[in-house]
Amino acid sequence: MNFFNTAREVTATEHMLNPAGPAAARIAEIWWEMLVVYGIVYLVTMALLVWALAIRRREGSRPGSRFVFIAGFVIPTVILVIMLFAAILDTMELGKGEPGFRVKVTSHHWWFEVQYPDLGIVDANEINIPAGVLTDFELQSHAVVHSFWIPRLGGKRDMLPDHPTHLMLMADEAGEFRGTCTEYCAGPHALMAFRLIAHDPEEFEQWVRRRSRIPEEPSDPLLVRGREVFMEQGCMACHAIRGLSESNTGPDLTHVGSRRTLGAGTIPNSEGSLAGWIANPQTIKPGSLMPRSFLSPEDLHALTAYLRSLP
Ligand code: HEC
Ligand SMILES: [Cu+2]
Repeated sequence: MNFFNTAREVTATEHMLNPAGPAAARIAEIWWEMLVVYGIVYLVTMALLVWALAIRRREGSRPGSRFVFIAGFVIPTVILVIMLFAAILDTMELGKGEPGFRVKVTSHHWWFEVQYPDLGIVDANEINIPAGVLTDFELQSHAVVHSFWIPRLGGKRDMLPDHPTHLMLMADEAGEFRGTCTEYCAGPHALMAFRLIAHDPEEFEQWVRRRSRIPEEPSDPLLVRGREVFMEQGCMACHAIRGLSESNTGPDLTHVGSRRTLGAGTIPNSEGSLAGWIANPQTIKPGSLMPRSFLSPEDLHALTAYLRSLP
């Protein structure tokens, strides 16, 4: 089990040498192979250096040019070529297989839009997949180049504007994994994370059922007021809530109530942090593209309650 709440909190388990899927396992293997082979090369080279220094003063015992040619050119070339081809073959292997599930991820300034084309579900900063199923991630960027990386599942692929790229990943077992933008994209790049949740089959079905629901119109007066504030304060100009508003300038908020984090993994999602985010996102994520709002405490409370009621 790994415990991490936000982009700032990275635990020691969330790294590429702790693989949780076949692609990551292969990459970790290549890493260890390279460490061993190049470690040996380093030790042998250092030993030769010491030897060379030791014999310098003893004329007549110098190695011939044949030794220098073989040890200094032929052997390194052979080792490098073998390692290069091993890595190329492995990389080609990573993209293979028939995907059983599809997710489309589009990066924006500085958050991730997540679409499930076969399910008609839209979400943000949180990707849900069935465990044990090879998943095809279709990656794209809305503006500048970002890069998509889930260290424990492997991969890492650029997200380019107008040119979809693909990455095939699988999680061996149910669990939560940290993902992040790994190409500097200005401003709050370091606060642009997401999480991937892999579910067991039944749990995944439940998740699909819950996320397929259109939020009901509230009847509780507090929530009714909150919904009004959402429309009056211009939130709807940037955010979609299914059945109420449409815009993908900011993250889709249809399921914000059950999201684990806010601000693309920057803060945990709780009542207090949601209210704080709405009041002034700039203190939490400086440079983010959401303006601060000026709401009365009553309206802020109603709006927060309404957003937290979303499924
Ligand atoms: C000018 C467009 C704009 C307006 C207006 C706006 N937002 Fe945002 N909002 C954004 C952007 C962009 C983000 C993503 C910020 C980031 O993570 O960098 C965001 C993020 C959020 C998030 C975090 C979502 C997540 O899962 O990370 C919430 C909640 C939110 N906005 C609520 C609101 C509410 C409530 C209002 C109205 C008071 C509002 N927003 C007004 C653009 C806007
Ligand atoms: Cu980035």
